[in-house]
Amino acid sequence: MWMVNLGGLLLIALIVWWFWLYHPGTDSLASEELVILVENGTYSPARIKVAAQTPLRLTFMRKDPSPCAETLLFPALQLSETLPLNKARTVQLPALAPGEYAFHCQMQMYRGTLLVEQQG
Ligand SMILES: [Cu+2]
Repeated sequence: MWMVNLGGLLLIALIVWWFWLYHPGTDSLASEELVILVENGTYSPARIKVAAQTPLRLTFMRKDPSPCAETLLFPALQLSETLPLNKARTVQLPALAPGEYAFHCQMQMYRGTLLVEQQG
């Protein structure tokens, strides 16, 4: 019986770690060449630096066939995109004020952050 409880505790610990404590990778600078890979439960890169007050384009490449990964949401921007499988999809973003903007898939397993910074 306590094996089951232990398993449950481990699962909870894993979920807490995944959703609240895990911040993958270092920041990447957005550029025309940058392609964000959607694979194995992560966007890579997941933290992307962009310049404030500049409209930008982000290119996503989805390798994960699960239907949840298909949807890309920028809740603060009220923006939602559908990512085709194994095909690059470029998303247009408006000029943004400095700050952090989260993006994620439908169920928030995939999560990323745009770090919008004032230049100069
Ligand atoms: Cu998902």
